[in-house]
Amino acid sequence: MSAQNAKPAERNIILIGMPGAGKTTVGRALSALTGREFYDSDTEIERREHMPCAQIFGVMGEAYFRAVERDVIAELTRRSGVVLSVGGGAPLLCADLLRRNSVVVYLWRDLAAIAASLEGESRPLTRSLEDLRRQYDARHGVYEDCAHVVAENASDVQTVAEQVLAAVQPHLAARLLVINGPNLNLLGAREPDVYGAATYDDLVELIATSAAGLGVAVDCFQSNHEGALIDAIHETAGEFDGIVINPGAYTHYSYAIHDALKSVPVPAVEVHISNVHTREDFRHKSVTAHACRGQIVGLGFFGYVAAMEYLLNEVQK
Ligand code: CA2
Repeated sequence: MSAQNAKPAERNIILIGMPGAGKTTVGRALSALTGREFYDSDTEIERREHMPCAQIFGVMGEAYFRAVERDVIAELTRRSGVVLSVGGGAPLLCADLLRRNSVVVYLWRDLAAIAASLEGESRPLTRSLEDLRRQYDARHGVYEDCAHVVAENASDVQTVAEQVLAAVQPHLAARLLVINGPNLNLLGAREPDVYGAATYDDLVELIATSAAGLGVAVDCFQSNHEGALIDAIHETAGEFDGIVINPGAYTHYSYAIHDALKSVPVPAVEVHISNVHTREDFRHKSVTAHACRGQIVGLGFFGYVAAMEYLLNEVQK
């Protein structure tokens, strides 16, 4: 898929947490609340292996179970706009897959409540309260690192599902990354006749205000280094729905930035504050615009706002 024709997928909501935290129950309620399809990775594993998870563990061993689990989660996370609950061990195994195009919710529950809910059930690896505590101590940090949101399961299912939905809502919004290249941190300091008197901080403020008005989440990144700009572009995959980029003078010769923009399935718009076409010849050529949906030049800071509005429209199509 090229950067030009990528269509951002609607993010999944994934519930992680300890066995017995209520992921499946809350996941079902969340599915009913949102109209999203619901999947449970353990159920999918059992369907695929024709055996209960506890038996797969017992007969085939943990390594086998984890391999199947990773496979199943890889397949499930390729979907978009679904609610998914995954086994307690999944974040240790494949946090990368879970965070791909998804908002990850760590459903936290008091250990005594977990122990009570697991009583009588035969789940692998959680035989006593002591086992549970050991497992909790080993996993809590991993869950926190993997999650975008932590929600407590301390109420009735409907209330918890509503709380989870409220917590994930801001993360479901479109996310844009505004990237500014070399020397743009100097805005306002020199050449006000070309770039205006406003500073880079003014630009960031304008972007934040416009983003709030558009209901879109925006991060700003500026660097004077080509490699750092390339890393930022790479890291947009799965994390952002669109890129607004002013590559500065790299515009005119950086095939590396062109290639980076091409390498990610995220649409980009190139912005220039000045009208590069009325300036020196070397500024007339952009090698990076080929990897973008379009180019906005000469509209001052408004170009960034226009680019954001365009990308937001694309995301919501
Ligand atoms: O017009 C634009 O936005 C540019 O991307 C700005 C780049 C320039 O190399 C491009 O050709 C067009 C450079 C920004 C330099 O900004 C300064 C601002 C104040 C003082 C010195 C440089």
